[in-house]
Amino acid sequence: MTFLYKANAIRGVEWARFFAERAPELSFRLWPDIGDPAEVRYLTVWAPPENIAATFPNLELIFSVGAGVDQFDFSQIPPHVPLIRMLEPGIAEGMVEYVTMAVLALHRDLLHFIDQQREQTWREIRVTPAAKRRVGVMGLGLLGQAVLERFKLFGFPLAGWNRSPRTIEGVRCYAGRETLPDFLAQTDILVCLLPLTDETRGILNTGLFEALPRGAKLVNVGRGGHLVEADLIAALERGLLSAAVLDVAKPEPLPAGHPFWSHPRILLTPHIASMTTPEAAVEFVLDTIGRHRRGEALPGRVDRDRGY
Ligand code: NDP
Ligand code: OXD
Repeated sequence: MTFLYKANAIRGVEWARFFAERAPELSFRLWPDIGDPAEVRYLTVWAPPENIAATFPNLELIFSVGAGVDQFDFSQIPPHVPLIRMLEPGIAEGMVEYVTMAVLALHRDLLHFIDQQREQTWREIRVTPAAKRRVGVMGLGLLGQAVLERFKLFGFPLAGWNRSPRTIEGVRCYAGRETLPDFLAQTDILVCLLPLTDETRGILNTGLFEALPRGAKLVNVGRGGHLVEADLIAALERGLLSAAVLDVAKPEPLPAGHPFWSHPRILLTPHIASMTTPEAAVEFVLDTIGRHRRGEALPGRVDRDRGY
């Protein structure tokens, strides 16, 4: 019985070590050394291989090595094989750290101070109190809620926007597309933590930027596909937005020469907001395999109709 891993190879070596310790009965293989494909029961991937169903006829579970699953073509996965997204707790911890860093950097004008230091300019920028900087999070799932929980410490007025209604103490919650303009009108720093689906693709576009208060700031930690890139550049030029922190791009890696690399109002990081930790991930997948064998419900099981 084989567990096949197809993702970052360096971290894969760590997965192999934890598997050897905790599940020696499973044969752990690192892509492309797949062995006998008929033996593969469990597959963990970032970029899915082609022809999954035909290549691995005895597959029982597929895991995404990350929290998102938009890289999958659901029609290529047999309906009886559950697709599980990664729920190891380090993902939320990393995301909370990253979004805290990004929002505080925008709140305290860090991009301007980086420019000023390069120019050897010593100039104050008036500080806006946190109580006057409204932070809004799109997507009130596991990660959006974890981020908002931490933000309560800073005193920002908080809001969240979601598909279905949510009640979160200390957070003004909006639900549904029709409430989006109201949510945006009261958001000075917007954080996108949505999954990428047909409904959310391209949601960060000119219309949305125009609905924000002039000079608002953006943090995109969802997916590159949420953002219409040309609209962001135009919004920064028009002053609709004053700065953006982007952890995700389309495609990844961002091609050489892309305008985001050198834009003075964009801080870009290479999809590192959260990084799945091998030890905790192995614990999560082994727990899920145990649940699957016992016929129990599977945390992180993707609803293919919803797309996340
Ligand atoms: P969850 O599935 O827990 O939450 C997703 C939330 O988004 C849900 O609350 C859902 O609403 C809401 N949502 C979905 N579709 C819509 C819509 N059309 N309109 C409004 N709200 C919507 O996901 P996570 O919080 O765990 O992760 C979110 C995303 O973050 C991932 O899909 C991934 O793309 C990204 N991510 C990025 C990382 C990085 O390193 N940059 C790391 C990890 C994740 P409802 O409550 O109705 O279901
Ligand atoms: C992701 C992840 O889904 O890194 O982006 O977990």
